[in-house]
Amino acid sequence: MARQSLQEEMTALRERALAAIQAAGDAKSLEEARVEFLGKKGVLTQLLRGMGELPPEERPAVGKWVNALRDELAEALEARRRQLEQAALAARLAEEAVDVTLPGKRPARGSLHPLTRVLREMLDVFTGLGFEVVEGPEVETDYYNFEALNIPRHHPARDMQDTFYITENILLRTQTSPVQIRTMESRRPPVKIVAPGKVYRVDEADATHSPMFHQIEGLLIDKGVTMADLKGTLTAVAHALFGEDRGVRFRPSYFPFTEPSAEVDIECGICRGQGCRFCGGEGWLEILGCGMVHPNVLRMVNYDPEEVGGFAFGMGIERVALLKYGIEDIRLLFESDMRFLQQF
Ligand code: 2NL
Repeated sequence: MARQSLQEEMTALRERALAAIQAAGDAKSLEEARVEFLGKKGVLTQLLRGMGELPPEERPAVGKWVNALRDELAEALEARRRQLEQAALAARLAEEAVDVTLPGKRPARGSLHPLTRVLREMLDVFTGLGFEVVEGPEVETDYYNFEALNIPRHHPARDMQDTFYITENILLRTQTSPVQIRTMESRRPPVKIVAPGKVYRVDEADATHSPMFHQIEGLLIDKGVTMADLKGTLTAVAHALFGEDRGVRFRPSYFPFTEPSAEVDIECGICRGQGCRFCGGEGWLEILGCGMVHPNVLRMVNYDPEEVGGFAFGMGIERVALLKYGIEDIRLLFESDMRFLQQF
């Protein structure tokens, strides 16, 4: 009877052990099962220890059975370990799988900045009229930025308040005119150039001002250049940029470096000259300043004003961009807001 119950106990133990091994869902619970049944203080070890209480004739059979069970459980543990490992690997592979048949994500296509577009369009117009594009330094001397342009010592433009001075004599250019002075110094007439680039003025940023902005200045020097050449050229430029149907007018103005001087307006594209919110009720929008190059400026570069003369002009690129595209705040051009830039 005792043997019968030992048999049953051993069978139940075997089933319990195999079930625990099968039930282990990860390496940790599998190890717990191993310790419980095969560990130094495990169930099987204890069974072997308790053999002393068995009748001697039963010990070899029970010992043999325990050893067989130990081998069987070790094998089951190893099999389960491999199973778990493979399941983990399969799960990882499934998770990391790349579906190479999925359509790719198209990178967003970039577009040119509105300032770049306007600048290129303007340069196309000027080169189409035979002007050569020249560039020069943004850090300039007082001489090239002011003195050579006939801007007198106490002119407000030379004020510390308006110009970014680096030292007493070195500054950030406030126009691109110094490029034209340098070009005239290094060449003999005829000179027919445009100078685009960044310029700097001490200004609080607001809807119409920025301490850095872009300008294109132009210069034509030759024998016998007249105000009629200026008017014809700049009218053609205004029409090319804003449309042939837009009215263009010249108003007398003043610049130290030109005489006579004028400002050029284009008919408001919204109200066609009637006056509206966009043009501030004027019917006209100012687009550039110009004039016949002052004899003093010609003398500064050793040109003889009795022999040659010409016209010059300057226009803000931001201003043209705002007018062409109906942008209401210059700061939009510098903020890199994709919602704004993607419209171009
Ligand atoms: C404006 C006015 C102007 C010039 C720039 C110039 C350059 C030389 C000689 C004479 Cl080297 N003039 N430049 C002339 C008239 C106007 O710009 O309102 N710019 C935004």
